[in-house]
Amino acid sequence: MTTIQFPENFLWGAATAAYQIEGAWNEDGRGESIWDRFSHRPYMVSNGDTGDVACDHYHRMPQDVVLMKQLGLKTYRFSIGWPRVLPQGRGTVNEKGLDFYDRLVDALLAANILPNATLNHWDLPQALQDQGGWPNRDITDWFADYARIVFERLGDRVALWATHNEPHVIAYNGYADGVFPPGIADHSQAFQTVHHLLLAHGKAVQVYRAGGYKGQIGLVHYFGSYVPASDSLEDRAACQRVYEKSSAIFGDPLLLGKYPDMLMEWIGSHAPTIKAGDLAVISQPMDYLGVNYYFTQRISADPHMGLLKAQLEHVAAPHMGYTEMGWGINPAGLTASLLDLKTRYNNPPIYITENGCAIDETPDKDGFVNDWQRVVYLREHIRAAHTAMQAGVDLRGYYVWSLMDNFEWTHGYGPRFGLVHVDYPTSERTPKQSAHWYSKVIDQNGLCD
Ligand code: IFM
Repeated sequence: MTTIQFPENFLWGAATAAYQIEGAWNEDGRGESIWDRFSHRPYMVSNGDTGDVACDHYHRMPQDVVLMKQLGLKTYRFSIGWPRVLPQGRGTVNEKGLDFYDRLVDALLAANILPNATLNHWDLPQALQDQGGWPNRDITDWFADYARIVFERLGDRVALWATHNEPHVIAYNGYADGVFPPGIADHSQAFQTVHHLLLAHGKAVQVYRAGGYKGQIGLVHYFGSYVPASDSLEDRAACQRVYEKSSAIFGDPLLLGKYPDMLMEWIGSHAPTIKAGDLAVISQPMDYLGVNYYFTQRISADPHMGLLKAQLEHVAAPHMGYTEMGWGINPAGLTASLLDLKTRYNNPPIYITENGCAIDETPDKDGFVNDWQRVVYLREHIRAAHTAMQAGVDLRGYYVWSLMDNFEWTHGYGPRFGLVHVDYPTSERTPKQSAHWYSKVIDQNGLCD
């Protein structure tokens, strides 16, 4: 029997996001978000699903915290809905919205669960989109103002903060591919969005420091793993372009104070407008890097494939296969990604802020799901994270995506990522086999097999 033990204070948790679980989309003064507008339009989301009710967490929050406690979570990562706090994105504060997060934080602390709050998990107030959204530089100040309001209310009790979650999704899915709201396909706006998201992050960190709060603040990004399809110069260069556009374009400004030169040259006239002093604001010290990892991609050069002239294909490790999303399962890619971050950015403190899988699962007659594939997925990724720690990566915690099944964006409620099954018609929660297994991992602070 091998035992893999984690450090004593290692944080084990699970994550969710506001729009994906809360529901109550128009209750208690909440404003409209870009995801409300988008999902209410026909054909934008599979099956016509919306986040209107989602997991009804807004009404079931106290019971959900009890569930987290029963699972033994040490920490819970959630996001704050900007339109719930500021219905118009700025200006008048919706006290009832802030009260909800206040109650959530208190309930978590009473249950001895460390709150980890993300300010922006994609649900931008529609009113700000109507004023130009992320390509409008003014939004960097609007975001800092929103951050100030939230810090003033919750900053005394929330230990871990993230400014943004996976900013590439906002920039590229929303403004380059146009498959997420606001549905724009324009590379220049996408790269300007990247820059403004980073600048907004920097301004929010400044606000946090000025407030003298005691917690830690960072940014959560998707740091996947990218491998060239061959050793040819073309494939290696294509892989470098994908890596820089996906990872380094965020990591480098934050942690090295500059954008990756090769990529900036490649995108040419699409490069963002950057004002003097911006990079200093962006690169001021943050306390940790949040790493989301799901898959590894093999990259080959292809002159017909978009801006980067690159073809992307999922890699599955032998006998591991693919998840219901079509994502190849490759735990070694997590180790590789963590080691790359260690080398490139001088070993920053890291939390794995999301890792998990959607699998095809059917509850038995009692509503129980024996999701052994998720157990294998999580076990192998936790093992891969431990391998990285043994090689010196400063890893402080690990969050499963997700605590419960929820609204998976344009895929609607089809894919289920949860440790806890949600029966959507009744909102009933039933912990799956993986939830029971994860409780044991937390309890023994590691893996036994
Ligand atoms: O559901 C998403 C989450 O909102 C952000 N990271 C990836 C998850 C799975 O697609």
